[in-house]
Amino acid sequence: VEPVVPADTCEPCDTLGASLARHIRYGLCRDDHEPEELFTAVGESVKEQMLDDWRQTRIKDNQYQQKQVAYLSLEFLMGRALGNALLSLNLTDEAKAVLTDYATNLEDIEQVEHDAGLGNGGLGRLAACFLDSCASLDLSVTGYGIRYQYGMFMQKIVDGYQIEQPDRWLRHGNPWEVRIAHKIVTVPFFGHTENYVDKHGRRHHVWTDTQNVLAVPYDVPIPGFNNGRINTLRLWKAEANDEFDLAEFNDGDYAEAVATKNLAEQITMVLYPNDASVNGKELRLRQQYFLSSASLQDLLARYVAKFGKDFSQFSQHNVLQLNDTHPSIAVPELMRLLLDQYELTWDEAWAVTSQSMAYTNHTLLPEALERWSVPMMKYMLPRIVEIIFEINSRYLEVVAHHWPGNIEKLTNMSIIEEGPEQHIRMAYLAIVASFSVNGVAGLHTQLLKDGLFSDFYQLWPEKFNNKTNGVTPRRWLAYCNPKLASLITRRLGKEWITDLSRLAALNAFTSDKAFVKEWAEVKLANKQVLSEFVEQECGVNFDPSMMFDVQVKRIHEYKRQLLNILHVIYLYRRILNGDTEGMVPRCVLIGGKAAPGYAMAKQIIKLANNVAHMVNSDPLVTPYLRMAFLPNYNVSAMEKICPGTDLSEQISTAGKEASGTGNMKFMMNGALTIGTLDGANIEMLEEVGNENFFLFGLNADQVAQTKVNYQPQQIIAQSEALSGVLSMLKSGHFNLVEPGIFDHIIASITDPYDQWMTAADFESYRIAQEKVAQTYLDQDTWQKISIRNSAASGRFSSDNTIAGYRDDIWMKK
Ligand code: DL6
Repeated sequence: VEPVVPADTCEPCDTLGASLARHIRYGLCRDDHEPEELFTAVGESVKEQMLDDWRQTRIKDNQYQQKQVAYLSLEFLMGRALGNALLSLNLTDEAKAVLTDYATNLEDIEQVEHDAGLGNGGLGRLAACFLDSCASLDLSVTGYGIRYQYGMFMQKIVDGYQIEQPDRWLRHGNPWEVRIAHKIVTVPFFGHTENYVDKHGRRHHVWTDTQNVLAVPYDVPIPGFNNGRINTLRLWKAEANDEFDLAEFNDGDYAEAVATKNLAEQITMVLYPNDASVNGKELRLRQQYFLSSASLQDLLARYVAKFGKDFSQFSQHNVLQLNDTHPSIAVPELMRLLLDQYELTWDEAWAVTSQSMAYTNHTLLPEALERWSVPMMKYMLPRIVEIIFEINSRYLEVVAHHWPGNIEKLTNMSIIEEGPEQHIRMAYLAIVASFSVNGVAGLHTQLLKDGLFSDFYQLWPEKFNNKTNGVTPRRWLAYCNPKLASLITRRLGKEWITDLSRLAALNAFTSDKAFVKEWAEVKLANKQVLSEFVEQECGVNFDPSMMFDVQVKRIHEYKRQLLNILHVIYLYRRILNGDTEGMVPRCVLIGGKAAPGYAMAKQIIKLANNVAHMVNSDPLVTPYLRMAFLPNYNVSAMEKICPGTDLSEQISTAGKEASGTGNMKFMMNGALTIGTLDGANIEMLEEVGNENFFLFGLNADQVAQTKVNYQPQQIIAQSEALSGVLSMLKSGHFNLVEPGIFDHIIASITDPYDQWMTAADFESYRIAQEKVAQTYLDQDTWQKISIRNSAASGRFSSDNTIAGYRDDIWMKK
C-alpha cells in the first residue's frame, strides 16, 4: 500500500549530525541523559539514514521482479547493530566526528548497546550472517523470526557454577525496530474442527472455537554493504486479541479477563535456551506455529495484493527457507491457508507448498531431532494435525510404490512415529514437503545421505545438496578487526570486503618481512585488547607475550571442552613436576553457556573454573600457564576474542559438529586451528593445507568403528599422560572442599559407552598440542601460517554460501 501523501514531497532526511541533534533535543525529552539514552538517539538517527533506502527497497520488492525469499527461523542471533550499520552505510567516520560534539566517542556508545541475543549459538548466528550477505548480494530476502522479550539468558559464574539470569534486552527500548501495526495478523489456537459438504459436493473444513492471538510485526532494517539495499527482519510479538476471554469479561470478571491476556503474550516471552536438544514443551510448539502462521499469512497477503488469488505463480515468486525443523510446521500451515482460506484443491495446494519449501538441517544429534506428541498437537492445533495425517497417507503411497510390500520402510519413513503415544517427526515432514534438503558442511551432508536420511536420499536423491556454512566478513573481519582490515586494505585494496576470495593474494606477502612484521604487530595489539577484556571479565591476567589458546562456543560434551581441560591439567602437572623444557607459555580461555537443564555441561563449566583457579593461584605455574573461564560468552564478546586469538580449538568428536562457524571467524582473523576432521574443519584444512593446520584424532569412520569395542581403560593405562591427569582429578586436587563433584565427569571418560571418545583422542591431541608449541616458538613461521590461514578463508564468507543458496536452491527452475 503506497502512502496517501507521497513521501518524496517532504524534506529529505537530515545529515547524521543534524538528525542526532534533533533526536537528542526532541526525542529524549530531557536535558540530562544516561549513556543508554544517548545510544538510543544515535541508533534512531542511524536508522533514519536508512529509511529512504528501506522504502525504495520495499517498493522495488513489491514489484516481484526478483524472487522473494522468506528465511524462517526461530533464532536470529544479531548481536549489536550500531557498528555494523555504520560500516554498511559508510558512516563510521561521520559518526565518530559527530560524537565528538557530545563529549563521548563511538566506541563508548557502541559498548552501551545491548546484544540482541535472539538465538542460542551457531544456528541463530548463521541466520544473522545470512541476512547480512543476502542484503549485500542485493537479494530480496526477508528474515521472519520472533521478538522474544527475553533473549538468551545472561550467564553469571558464582563459585565456579553457572547461574542463569534473564536477559531484559529491551529494557531501554530498541531504536532499530519499527512496530508495523497495520500488518498485524491473527493466529488461531485450540478449538476443534468441523467439516461439511457444500451443494457442489465439495468438502469444507472449518477450524472453529479457536483462541486467537495477535501477531504484531516489528521490522528491523538489514542494510546491505554500501549498496542501497535495506532488507527487513520481521520479528513477531504476540499480543492478546481484544476479544480474548470475552466470556469472562462479560461475566463481569474484568480483572481476570485482562489478566489472561498474559497467556497470549507468553508466546513470545522467552527464547528456549537449548541448542542441541529439544524439551517438547507446549509453549515451544506454540512459538513455532505462531511464527510460521504469522509469516505465511504475511507472505500470502503480499502475494495476493500483487497477483490476486491465482497461486499457480506462487512458487515462481516465492521460496521459504526453513532454518532447521523449528519452523517446519509452516508446511501444514501453508496447506491449511491455501485449502481453507483460499479454497485451493489439495493437489493445487500441495503443488504450491512442495515447490516453495526448502529445508536446512543443522544437526545429526538424535536428541535435537524434533518430534511432537500427536495428542498435544491435536489439542493445540487440531486442523494442522488433520493435514499432517493427510500429507502422510498420500506420501506413504509414494513410499509403497517405490518399495512394494516393504512394511518396514513404511514404518521407518512414516511422518508419524508409532508407540504408546504417537509423535510427528518434524524432519520427515520437512523433507517430504521440500524441493531442497541441505546439510551445512560436506561431511555433514554426506552423513545425512548415508545415515539419518538415507531412505529419503534413496527415494529423492535430487532433493539433497550441500551448502557449507560461512560467516560475514563485514562483521567478522572489517568491523571487529579494524587494524587487520586496514593492513589488508593497504595491500590489496578494499574489494575483499565483498569478495573474500581476494584474501588469497595475501599468500604473496608471506616472504615480505615488513608485512609479516606488521601482521604480527596487529595480532599483538589485538591480544592486548583481549587481555584487558579477560582481566575485566574474569579478573585473570593474560600476558600478550604468551600464546592465546581459545575455545569459545556452547558447552556440550560433543564439543569436548573436557578434552581441552584435561590438556590444561596435563600441562599443569608437567609444570608442577618441573618438566617445563620446551613449554610455550600459554593462556587458555574457555567460554560458553550450558543449557540450563544440561547437568554434565554445567559440571564441565565448574571443572574449568576450578582448574583455572588452581592454575592461576600458583606463582610457579603462571609463568607457563594461565586459564580463564569467560562468563556470558556472546556475539559482542567474540568480536573482541577472535582478533586476539593465536590458537583456535575446534576439537569436537568427528561426525558430531555439523559445521561450526566460530572455526571460520578465527581462521579469517589469522588464528591457527587445532582440530579434528569434523564439520567444516575438513574444508578449512583442504583450503589451507595440512602443514598449516594442527590435525588430530579419529575421523568419523574411525569413531564409528572404535565404538564397537571401545575400551577407554586400556587406552588410559597405555598413556602415562592421561593416567596422570586422571589420577590428579580423582585425587580431588581441584575440588578439595567439594568432594565427589567431578565423579560423573571422571566416570564418563572411563565409560566404554562414552560416545564422545575423549580418552581415544587424548594422546593424539596432546601430540598435536606439542606441535603447536614447537611451531609457536618459531614466530616467523607462526606468523606466516597465520597469514596463510587468513588468505585461505575466502571460501568461508557467507556471501559465498548465500550465492550457493541463490543459484542452486532459490533461483532453481
Ligand atoms: O549451521 C549452523 C550451526 C553449525 O555450524 C553447528 O555445527 C551446529 O551445531 C548448529 N546446530 C544447532 C542445532 N540446532 N538445531 N537443531 O545449533 O548449527
